[in-house]
Amino acid sequence: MSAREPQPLTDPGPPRGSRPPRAIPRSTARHVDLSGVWDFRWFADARSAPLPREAWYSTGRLSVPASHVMPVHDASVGGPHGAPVYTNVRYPFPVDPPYPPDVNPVADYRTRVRWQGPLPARAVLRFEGVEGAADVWWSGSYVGSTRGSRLPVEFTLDGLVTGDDELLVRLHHFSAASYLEDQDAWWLPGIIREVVVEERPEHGVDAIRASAEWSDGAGLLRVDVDLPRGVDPHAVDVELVGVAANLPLGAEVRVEVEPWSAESPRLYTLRVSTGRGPTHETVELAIGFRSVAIRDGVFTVNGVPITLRGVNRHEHHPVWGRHVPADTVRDELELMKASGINAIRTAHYPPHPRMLDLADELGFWVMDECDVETHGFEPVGWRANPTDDSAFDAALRDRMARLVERDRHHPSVIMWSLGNEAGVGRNLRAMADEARRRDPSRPVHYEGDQECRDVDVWSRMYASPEEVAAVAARREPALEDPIADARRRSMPFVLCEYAHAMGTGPGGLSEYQQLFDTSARLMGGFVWEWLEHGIEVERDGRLATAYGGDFGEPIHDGNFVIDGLVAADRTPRPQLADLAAVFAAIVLEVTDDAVTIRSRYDIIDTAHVGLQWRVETDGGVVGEGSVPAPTLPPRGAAQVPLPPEAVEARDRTGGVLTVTATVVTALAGFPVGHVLGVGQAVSSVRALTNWASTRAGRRGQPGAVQWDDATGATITVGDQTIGPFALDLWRAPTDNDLGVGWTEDTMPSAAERWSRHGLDRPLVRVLERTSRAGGLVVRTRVGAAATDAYVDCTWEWTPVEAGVRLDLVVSPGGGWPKDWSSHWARVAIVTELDASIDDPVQWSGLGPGPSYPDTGQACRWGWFRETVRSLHVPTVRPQEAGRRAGVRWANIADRFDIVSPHGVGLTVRPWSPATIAATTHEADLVPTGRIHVAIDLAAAGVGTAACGPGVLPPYRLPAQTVRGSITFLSRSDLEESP
Ligand code: IPT
Repeated sequence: MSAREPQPLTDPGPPRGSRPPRAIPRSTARHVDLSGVWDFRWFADARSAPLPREAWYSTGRLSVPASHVMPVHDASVGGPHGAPVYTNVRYPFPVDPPYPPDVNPVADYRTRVRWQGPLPARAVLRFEGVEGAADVWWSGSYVGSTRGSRLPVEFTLDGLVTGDDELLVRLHHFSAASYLEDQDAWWLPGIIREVVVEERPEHGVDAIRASAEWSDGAGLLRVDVDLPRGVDPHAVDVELVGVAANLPLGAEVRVEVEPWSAESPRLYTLRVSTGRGPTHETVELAIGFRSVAIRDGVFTVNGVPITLRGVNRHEHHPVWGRHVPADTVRDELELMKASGINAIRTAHYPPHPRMLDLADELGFWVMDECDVETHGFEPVGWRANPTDDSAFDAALRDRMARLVERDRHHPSVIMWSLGNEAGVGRNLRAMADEARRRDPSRPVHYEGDQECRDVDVWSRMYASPEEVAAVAARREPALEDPIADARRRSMPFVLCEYAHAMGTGPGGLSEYQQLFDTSARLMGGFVWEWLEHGIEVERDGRLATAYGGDFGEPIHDGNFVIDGLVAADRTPRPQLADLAAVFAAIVLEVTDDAVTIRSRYDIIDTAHVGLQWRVETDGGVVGEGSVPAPTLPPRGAAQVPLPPEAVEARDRTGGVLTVTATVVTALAGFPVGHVLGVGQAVSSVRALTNWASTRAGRRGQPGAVQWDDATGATITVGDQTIGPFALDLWRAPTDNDLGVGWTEDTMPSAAERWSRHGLDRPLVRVLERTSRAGGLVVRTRVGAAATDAYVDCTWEWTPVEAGVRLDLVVSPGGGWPKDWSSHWARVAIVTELDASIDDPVQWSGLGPGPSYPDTGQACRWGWFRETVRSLHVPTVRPQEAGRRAGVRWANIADRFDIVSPHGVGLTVRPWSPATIAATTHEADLVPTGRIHVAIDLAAAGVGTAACGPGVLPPYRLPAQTVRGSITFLSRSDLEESP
């Protein structure tokens, strides 16, 4: 029975009046989904609000489910109802547990519930998720309170349903439970998931627990049910549809089934029935048979080691807040699947249950995480951390119990996670015990437990590839306690977070994958993170994407919440394509006459995979066909010769040879034709280079070089004047450039180092100019105010047929530090011209997407055409982005061509780096009539210093001498060429 009084806000839980947790099966029981428009009102301060049942004058309306603080979706129903608040680690209220602040907004939600047909004697009211802490009244009677924002709560309505009832919910923004929900995300209160009233039939199935293991080539099924008093268990019919009927309750039986895996997600319907008719109930669960075990320090499923190519997924929607519509969830999981992602960590709380239904159906390995994070205690030295305070013990155990009971039947769930960033404390052990007691079949994860006393796998976040390599070799630094150390050393290792995908980046994905591919101890990991948490706002009549601080929050963490592989509206960022290339199920290495094919599947063979070859020139595809593909066993590899026609077509045309692995016979979750891997012959690069050099040799008038005082030279090729050019060692700092890398935390950020050395404010002095054989040599020194570090440049301009060649040498001099702290962003020559953002840019080299030295794994060699607009890579906070690499030839806006046999980087944007760096939101970048062109001879990688290691050593660009040559050709001349 529920208590009479609402639960005090100082009580973190368990929720008062709630029923024991259970899994929710599909059921024939009658129910009403209360999603829709509810009456709504909001008060900034609960102390001045009327009592929940009083004075509903001037009623507002609001959609349920949704976060009521969202700015756009409720525009038609009035507002504001508070605002989103973004903090990463810090609490937006005093760290004074268990107290919420006195100024604590409340929202009242009210709806009428009309029950059709005979009234249910027994019923439950279920909230799938209420962010905040709510008190609930049913037709005037208090039925209970909620705690645990992303967990379901059920209340008993026995004898209370009259057919026309009022449901009233008073939702408090903050309570003691808020101390447990300090995830790095917006604070987004609201009734965020469905509210359902469900009849509990007199002879129904009140709860069901199914365990479906896989052993020795068969399934092991055990079904348990809770039945209302008076229902005879012998009258209950248990059936595994299509496989076996009349199964017993409470006993394990062997069933002839196929196993479930993320690669082959075979589901069965378990049907349990107490009979037909309105007082009886039939329930169904989708189940899959698989067993998780750690064997000799290796994480296995059905006896086979698995590798996680995963992402962290938050629940966020740019309009609805914490409510993500069902279609969006399906779309995003399909996009993950298509991107080679095979694992999801439900960071940092249980997802909507339908996400797990989809994970079962589409095939993902899921780390299911409890709704627990107390990170805001870290800044206060973890004093009074709830995970070590007995006042929070019951609340934490209750959260774990609710997670396990809700999700235990999902085959996709292969691990329970206690939560994230909650320090250490005895309540975490109690949570682990709670999980194991209820479900001994799954390992327990918690990254905060570095001594691994309460967990089954060792987990780290953002460890560098170097550290991970040591772990792979079981040569990690020892723990002080030898027993704990031995235990941890025998565990599999997972990176619960790595490769922070914020802004331009992450750099260095391949280095991690290389380690995962070659070590049995490494389980793989989860990239941080799938999704940006942008919020849609209207600014000056335009839609814009908001981040922390945009709602006037007194403390906030800016755009640190914009760090995803896809935008908040699920538009892929270029990093998703790179991730897909790095995660490819089929790895292809093409040499001059053969292709090596390697399978990353852990479970299935490659019978569904076909290989195709294609040869392309600048004129398009000149030959294609298939390559006979062997069927590889899981993790198998083989080398096959390239068909003679492919080699012949390549050699005859000098074109680029590409081999592609695609799905040729249906595979769950993938359409026929879906690309599983791409490889290109190294000779392809030679092909592009030869082609570009030939182009450079075209006949025509030599170009003329004119003197330009500021920077060296302006050139005229044909009738086109280009330049002047300036040297640029800087770029508009990326989020990673602004971060302090974990591997070089003795140094300021790259952006800070650049600005100390004045890279963002170059001043030029001409040292010398000499005319030479129709050409020109200009020597300049580029320095900056307040520093004695400089670079000397030699610009040697030589007229060639059809244009002008620039040979550039850039050498550092003066006060550059000797270590890599003197790193440059790039060595580029930059210019701008009058051109529109709809002008074309064509190039041969790597494309079609962007690349930096440590990104761009999705790029292939070829010929590409975009416009300045389509080259642009939007980032919520403007920054360096959109560089194309390996460019052998390019045509810029139909004005001029460049040719560089060694390949240059090319960035064409409508704004200068300075403008980009000074702009805080993408929507504020307005198109201009100018384009800014940067051609770089060298560029630094981007790394992941926003959170994690900085730029890895091979991708750094310390001050050094850099040389290169670029030929500028007149467009008109090339057009005459055959
Ligand atoms: C880590 C958090 O677990 C995650 O929620 C997110 O904040 C991420 O960082 C950064 O975006 S915690 C941090 C101390 C590495």
